[in-house]
Amino acid sequence: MAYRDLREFIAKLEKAGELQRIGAEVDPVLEITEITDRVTSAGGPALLFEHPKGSRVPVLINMLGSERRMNLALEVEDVEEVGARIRGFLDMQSPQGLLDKLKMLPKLAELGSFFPKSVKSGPCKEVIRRENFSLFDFPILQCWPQDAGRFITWPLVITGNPETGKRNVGVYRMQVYDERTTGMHWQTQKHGAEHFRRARDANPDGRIDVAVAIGSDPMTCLSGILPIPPDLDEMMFAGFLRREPVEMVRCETNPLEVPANSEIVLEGYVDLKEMRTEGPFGDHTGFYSLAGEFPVFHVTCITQRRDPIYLTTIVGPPPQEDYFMGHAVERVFLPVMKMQHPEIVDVAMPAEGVFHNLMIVAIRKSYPGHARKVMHAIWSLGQAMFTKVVVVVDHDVNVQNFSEVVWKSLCAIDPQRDIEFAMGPADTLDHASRIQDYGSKMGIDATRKWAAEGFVRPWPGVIEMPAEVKTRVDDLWKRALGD
Ligand SMILES: Cc1cc2nc3c(=O)[nH]c(=O)nc-3n(C[C@H](O)[C@H](O)[C@H](O)COP(=O)(O)O)c2cc1C
Ligand SMILES: [Mn+2]
Repeated sequence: MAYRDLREFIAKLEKAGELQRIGAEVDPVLEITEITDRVTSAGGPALLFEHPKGSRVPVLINMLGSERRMNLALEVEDVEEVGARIRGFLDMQSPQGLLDKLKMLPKLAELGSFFPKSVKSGPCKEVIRRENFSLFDFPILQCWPQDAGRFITWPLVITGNPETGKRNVGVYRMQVYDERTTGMHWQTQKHGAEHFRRARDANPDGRIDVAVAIGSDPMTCLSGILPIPPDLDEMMFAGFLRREPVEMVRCETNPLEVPANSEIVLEGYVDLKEMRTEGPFGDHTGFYSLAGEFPVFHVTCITQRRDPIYLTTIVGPPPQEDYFMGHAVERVFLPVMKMQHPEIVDVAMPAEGVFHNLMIVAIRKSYPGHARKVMHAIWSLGQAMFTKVVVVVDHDVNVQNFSEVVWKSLCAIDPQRDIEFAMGPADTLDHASRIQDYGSKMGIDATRKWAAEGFVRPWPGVIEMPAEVKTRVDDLWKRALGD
């Protein structure tokens, strides 16, 4: 059974010993970050701050900041089970015989049962405030000292494609400017930004409706960060992950729908002409992302539960909670990557690479130049386009073992020959790229080089003792110790 809402998951965490309540008054300005940072680094639990300074609303943080909590949220023993479920659906495509076609039917029906469901009302409508509301009623964090202010860090930002009407949900941070206004930090390559541009092309003087849901069942919350193709509804994916449709309810002041189980909903619009300075913000690179010009969100109405819980997260020097989220996403989507590029054996993104800086890919190399083909494939694959450094290794390198990767990759390269540079889109957060959003990437071909690639010297094998010698010595050893 899927978690009904955020509070049902909190109850589960508490039962599993994965939640710490904090009764003392703690300031959402810097103090909550400092405590959370310490707890996350120590592999500690989710935290419920019951008395944040200046607000009556409790703060939940570090909800998914460990593998165990991620598995509890996914309701699996191991995240690979979710990947296997996805593979099951992908394997259905173009079935061969009649029998295979018939086998597909239940799965298709199952898929259909994950579509979001419109409902008339829900807990997020317990209180509706069209006037006299203020964002400062909520314990919104200022995370780091040089942040430009308080930021909502885990909002599900919902927009509709102005041309197709299709929904998008993305997690884009929102800097609070005043009681009713925030920034809207959808980076230029993200789907919310594309909706904004299309609306502006149609009517530069207009507005685009936006709804923001904060705090829902854990899969719905996670779905906002999924790097899925445009026009594929994140709420459908949430339904797939939780194995139950997400119930959606219509906003009061615009036609968008929001998860009915949300703790807090901000309804409003973005004016297509208005831009404002956003940031700096202590980001998940571990550095401050610079101030930039972004659209502005105007809140027209707040709907919420009677006793809402404010869900948030912090980013900063890795690893933080977002590492666990991103890692789960990587494992869930690996089968999709493998389906498009079957030579891929495994991938890894070490926490220190902050996702977009480093991806290590193991491939079964089959033809000359194969490693380079894979680099370019990665750069063409959705948000993997941002990957600044791609290291391609042979299938017998364990990419999850970073010391093995460093050892074998560095031994395998002649840098001038094996490094390739390419230009392309850069992550907005990359402060080293020559201009914002555009820069270079590096691919490292750390596979064994072949004669067919012009490498005519012999390639040595890795040093290994034969198994029979090992057994013999195991025996000798035992006897030596026994004497
Ligand atoms: C905690 C957290 C904060 C994020 N903040 C932003 C942000 O401010 N702007 C942004 O474009 N992406 C941000 N992201 C990444 C997006 O949520 C992610 O790229 C998502 O796929 C975007 O949705 P879209 O593909 O529908 O555009 C954040 C992710 C996390 C986990
Ligand atoms: Mn999307």
